[in-house]
Amino acid sequence: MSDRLHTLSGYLYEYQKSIAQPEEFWARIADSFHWRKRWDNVLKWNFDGPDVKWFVNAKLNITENIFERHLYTIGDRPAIIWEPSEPNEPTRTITYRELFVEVCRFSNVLQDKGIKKGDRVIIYMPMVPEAAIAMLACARIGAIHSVVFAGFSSNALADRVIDCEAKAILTSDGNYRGNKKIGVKSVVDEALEKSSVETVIVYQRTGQEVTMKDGRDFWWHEVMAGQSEKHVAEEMDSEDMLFILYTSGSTGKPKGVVHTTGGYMVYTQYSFSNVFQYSPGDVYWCTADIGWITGHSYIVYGPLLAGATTLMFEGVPTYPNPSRFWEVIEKHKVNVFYTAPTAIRALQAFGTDPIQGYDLSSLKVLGSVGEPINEEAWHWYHTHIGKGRCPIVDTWWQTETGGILISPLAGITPTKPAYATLPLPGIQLCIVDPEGNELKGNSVEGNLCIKFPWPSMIRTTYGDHDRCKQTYFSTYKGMYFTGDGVKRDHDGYYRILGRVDDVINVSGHRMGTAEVENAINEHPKVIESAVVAYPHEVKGQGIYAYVICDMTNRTEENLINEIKEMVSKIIGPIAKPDKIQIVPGLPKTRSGKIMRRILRKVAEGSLDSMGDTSTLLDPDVVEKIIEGRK
Ligand code: 6R9
Repeated sequence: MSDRLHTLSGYLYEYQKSIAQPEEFWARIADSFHWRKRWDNVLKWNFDGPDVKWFVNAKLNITENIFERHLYTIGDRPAIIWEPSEPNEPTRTITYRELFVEVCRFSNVLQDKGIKKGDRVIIYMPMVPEAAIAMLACARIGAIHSVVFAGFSSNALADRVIDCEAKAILTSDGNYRGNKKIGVKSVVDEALEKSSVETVIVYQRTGQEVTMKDGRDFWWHEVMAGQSEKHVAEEMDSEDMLFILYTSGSTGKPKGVVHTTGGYMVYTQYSFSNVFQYSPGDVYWCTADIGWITGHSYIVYGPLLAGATTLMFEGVPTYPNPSRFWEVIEKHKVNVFYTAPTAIRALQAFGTDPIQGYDLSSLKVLGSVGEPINEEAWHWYHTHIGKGRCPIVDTWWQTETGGILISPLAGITPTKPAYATLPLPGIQLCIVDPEGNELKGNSVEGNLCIKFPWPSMIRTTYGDHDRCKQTYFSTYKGMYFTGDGVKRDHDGYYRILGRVDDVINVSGHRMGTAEVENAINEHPKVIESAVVAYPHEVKGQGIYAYVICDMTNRTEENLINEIKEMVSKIIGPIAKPDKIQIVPGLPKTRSGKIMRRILRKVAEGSLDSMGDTSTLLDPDVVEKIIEGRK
């Protein structure tokens, strides 16, 4: 790719240019894409609305930039290599040409079912290539996809279906988790009890029994049979919505982060090529699920736009044993491996024996994403997986940012353990104190903001623009607020310190404390609850819930189990509290605010640094909470 940087001085030069003349900079990057009509202006923006438009009035289709743009040169190159959960099951390799055919056929299926440009389609599928085909077919016909992680509960799915008024759901019969078959379609059936979804298309993965509703539910293989392999892509405006992805914030209800077409396309390819220094022919493997933004930007869109070979893995790191990742790397000669600190820590716990005997010499670049990587995990990854020769790119970004904003460029930026290092070209970071004053210079610590738009940034929260404004653009005037704390060290390197709001990061999955509290409060015996994070060896953060309950006719043990089940059912197993403590009261200020600071201290066991508790309504309650600590 012509837009790839090769040296540190090249990066520094481009960075300066991208700040001095952002429009010229991005116009040059965007030039290598296929636009049916070029833009009138590169950028129009204000952060008060917020109202951000990139490549104004340009027309394109993102899938034309994956397929038609590349087909004559790389049609026979593998686009997707799929590795199943079960090591004995055959892998699938799908070339760009073959993927194009499948996407065209499925685009025709969707249009046959009456799905049109602008309609919302939920994708609730396991990690199979058809999930990517489903996303790309939506993009090709101009439908807006919203992928929901297949581990989410029927309630969580129903909330999303209702919020975006989905017209169709694309799903599967079941999913493999280890050696178990998990129902997927059955969850959809439950979620759809009260909805107006007209069409459900079911991909057969496990062959398990499912119920199909006449006139609404169709088998993927049946509707695909006999479909034409030709499809003309819908013309999209640069600012037409590409997808909605729900994510947790500090309030109860997940919000639908909206990404649009042109800017997202340009930025995901650019960041992918540069951060990972991808060379044609390399096998690239990102272990995320497509239900997360990492799967969207760096399994599907970024790599496929760049003409890369992207490996999709259906399984988990520890099935059938903790050598599974290393076996897959050896088998497919993976060159770039991108995973999460939680997976690294989980595997680190098994020691180095599971790595012995696997040939990891194909690896060139290692990546990390989702949460701060602790130094110990960084060194383990670097020494035992990268054998000391592979640079680690610690990539910081968010659902809302659409793509990686702070990261080393592999092999170019000198790394430092636990540091995301430097911003990508075009990214204007700003550290502010709680009053919103910019902290200039090095050796400073504060809240991380961004003061200038970048192409793949959030445009709105679906159906509620004011929420987008309130959440991201109101805390500090004229800036996008990330919700993360950060330090800039004496070298100007950035280290992310974690969330400063009420968002918990469990194994790289975001959860709002309010969201978990709402689920706990659904239990009829619960009077009030407060949820905080505490340090967890493998997950990074664990969930600690303090709950006030009506204990009549109940034992503590069965109540705790019931509450855990409740949360699992309402949100999904990943939100299940690790610890639940039944308490007689919660520490509150005189104005009724829960003092989470104190609850956090108790949860992490820092009992001697409780700070000032004199403003509490009832200081004694803290003693009782400490006594009953889990
Ligand atoms: C891509 C993704 C976003 C939050 C983000 C931050 C944390 C992500 C990180 C990191 C430290 C990194 N985070 N990458 N913290 N170092 N390299 O994870 O998106 O699910 O929206 O989470 O994750 O706290 O604000 P998302």
